[in-house]
Amino acid sequence: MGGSSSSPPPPRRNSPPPPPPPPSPLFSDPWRTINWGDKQSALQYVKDYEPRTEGRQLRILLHGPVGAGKSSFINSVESVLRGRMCTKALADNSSGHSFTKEYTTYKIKKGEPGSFYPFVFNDIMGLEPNHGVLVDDVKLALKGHVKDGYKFNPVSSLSENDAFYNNSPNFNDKVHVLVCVVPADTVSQMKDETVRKIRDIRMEASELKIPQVAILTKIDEFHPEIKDDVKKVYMVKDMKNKMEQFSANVGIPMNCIFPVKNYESEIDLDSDVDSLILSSLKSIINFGEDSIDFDESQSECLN
Ligand SMILES: Nc1nc2c(ncn2[C@@H]2O[C@H](COP(=O)(O)OP(=O)(O)OP(=O)(O)O)[C@@H](O)[C@H]2O)c(=O)[nH]1
Ligand SMILES: [Mg+2]
Repeated sequence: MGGSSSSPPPPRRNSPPPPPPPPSPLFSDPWRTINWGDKQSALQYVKDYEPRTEGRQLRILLHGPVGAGKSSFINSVESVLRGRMCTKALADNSSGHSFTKEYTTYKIKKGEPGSFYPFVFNDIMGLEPNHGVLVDDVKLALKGHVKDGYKFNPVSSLSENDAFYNNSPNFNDKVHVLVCVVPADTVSQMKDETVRKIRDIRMEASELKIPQVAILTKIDEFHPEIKDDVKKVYMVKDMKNKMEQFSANVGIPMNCIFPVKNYESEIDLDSDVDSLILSSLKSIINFGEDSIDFDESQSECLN
């Protein structure tokens, strides 16, 4: 039958054992839970959110390296909340220097004309080692001293006699949550100077009792498993390592760090991408509410 020519050769007596299979890049179970099938309840939570005190507005300030995805995150949040792609905060990655130059407040429309969500986002110029937004300007923004439209000057910070300096910021002008935006794939290569600036801004925010959150963006570019399926984000071992490394570098605790995929080239929304964005937004809102409570308890003590 000619069978002997096709049978495998007998094993050589001293051949080494086959190498063990490579370890899986994934945990067997996700280490953080996201209700992937139910973005609706997270969306409803955000839609129902009202600050406990009437007339208060939550101000969320984004900062981070140039090209990190700050403007894209604002667009992504607005897209999720409005149910269609929005690109109000112009995003770009071609110049090498920060594309965003001005201090801009973004409100998000809600339902009826003239109605807005009770939280706003402030977009600023990116941080760079020897250029970009000055740490002192970010500190002024935290306290509410920077007026909308201020064009950041990378060589000198806003002075008290400038028309864009707000001498008497009110509760709503001050920042309630500071969000540090960093691309997941650049965490290990962040320049020491940029890390130092992020830590410096964070220290000021801590002194002002402003809670801090970090968003790790571009998770799709960080790992092929996540690019294929964003639902694997909390299963990819390297992603957790990256978050831990970032936490150690800048001092933000793990439970305040959120991996996010921003909308960048898509024309339609994706419910899993939405779920991750909403998960981070929900925490930002909750931390912000605590910050408003703290402000109020302070002012009660002073009166
Ligand atoms: N693949 C991918 N690309 C992203 C993501 N977020 C942002 N981008 C892209 O990254 C580039 C920079 O994004 P921006 O939102 O302009 O970044 P920025 O932090 O506002 O940058 P500056 O204003 O220049 O400081 C753009 O080309 C975005 O489309 C993401 O999650 N995934
Ligand atoms: Mg920008």
